[in-house]
Amino acid sequence: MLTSQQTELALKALDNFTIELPSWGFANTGTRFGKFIQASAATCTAEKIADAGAVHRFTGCCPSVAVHVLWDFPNGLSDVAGLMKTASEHGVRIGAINPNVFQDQCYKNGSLGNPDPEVRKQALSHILDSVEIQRATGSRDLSLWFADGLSYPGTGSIRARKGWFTDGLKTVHAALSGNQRMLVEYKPFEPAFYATDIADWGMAYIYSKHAGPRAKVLVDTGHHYQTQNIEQIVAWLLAEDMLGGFHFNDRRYADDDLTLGCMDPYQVFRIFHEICYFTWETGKAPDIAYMVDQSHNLKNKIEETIQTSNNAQELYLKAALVDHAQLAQYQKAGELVDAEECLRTAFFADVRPVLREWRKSKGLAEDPMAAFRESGYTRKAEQERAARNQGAVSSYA
Ligand code: PSV
Ligand code: MN
Repeated sequence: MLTSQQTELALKALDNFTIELPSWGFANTGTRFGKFIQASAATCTAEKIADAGAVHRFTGCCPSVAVHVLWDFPNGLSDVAGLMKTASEHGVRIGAINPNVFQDQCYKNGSLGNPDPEVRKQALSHILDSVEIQRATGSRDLSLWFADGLSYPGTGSIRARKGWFTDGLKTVHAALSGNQRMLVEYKPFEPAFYATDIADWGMAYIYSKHAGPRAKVLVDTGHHYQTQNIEQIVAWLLAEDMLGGFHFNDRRYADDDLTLGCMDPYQVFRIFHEICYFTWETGKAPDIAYMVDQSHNLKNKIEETIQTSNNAQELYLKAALVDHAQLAQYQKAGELVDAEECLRTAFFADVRPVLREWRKSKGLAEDPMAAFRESGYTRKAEQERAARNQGAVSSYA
């Protein structure tokens, strides 16, 4: 049972914790080996936004949708007004803008790191167009992920590519204004298997520092080597005021894009703990964009998203409930067992009652998953979208 002081703290923590959903999490996407079609999946951007809106209606904590420029704005700026209207009709807003410089044929040898100056120019121009979209949607964050890298030793100049990236990212930074930020995401491998141009947080940090103060690092929880200590990276980035956001997902082997917390909830808790501990210690709430980036290929997409936001809220709450003053004391005194148990006590606390209380106070159903299932949303979506999704199977086969 939580004390009344803990309950108050928990309710406040939940009020300040929102999670952005990815538009691409609602369409039929798959692995490299197969795509398992769901009849209820979104078949266009408006439906993706409608599905994100449904998640927000039931959870009350997912008010924005990240979009991918090529997939959601095929006509660029002229799509903006329509999508913003759709978003507001579904009770959400457009969130981070993700340029796409990895899909076109010209990007085989990279985008900003391509040895061909014409391709670098094309990539830069797409990113700058994305900044215009960001401006038009009023989105704060431009979220940058690059598939660039080398797959075979000796096939490119690692230092030259670093230089091209530095210049490109500086130019992107110069185009930003107002409250706009750029988030630089890293990933150790895939699709490049020898030397990825932004392979780890150190590289993302250095590029961001060269680019300018609006550039921050984005931590995708799946983008690390086995056993890497992600919360330590988070603590360092916080200390350097360089943590811009997260892409949430879980992994067991590589970038598996599984449901957040399904494999290692303790790690997610430890990441949140570093953030809550930092906030307690400094009295400053860091400006972090919490976003989901998962592949929903097996579970019902909306249900998996509700499950994800619920996992995130529970784990965040546990971290918020750590007795920071007590922990600091144990750490100072070198009381190792007590310090560790202080963390574990918070991790094992049952926060579900207070989460239900928060939902009730917001006029939400106490169990969003049950409420979503009862709403008949999936059945209706199946009826409306099945034929269009069937088309997706035959064109894939
Ligand atoms: C790449 O693996 C990534 O994590 C990037 O964030 C992309 O934007 C996203 O997945 C979707 O492809
Ligand atoms: Mn990502």
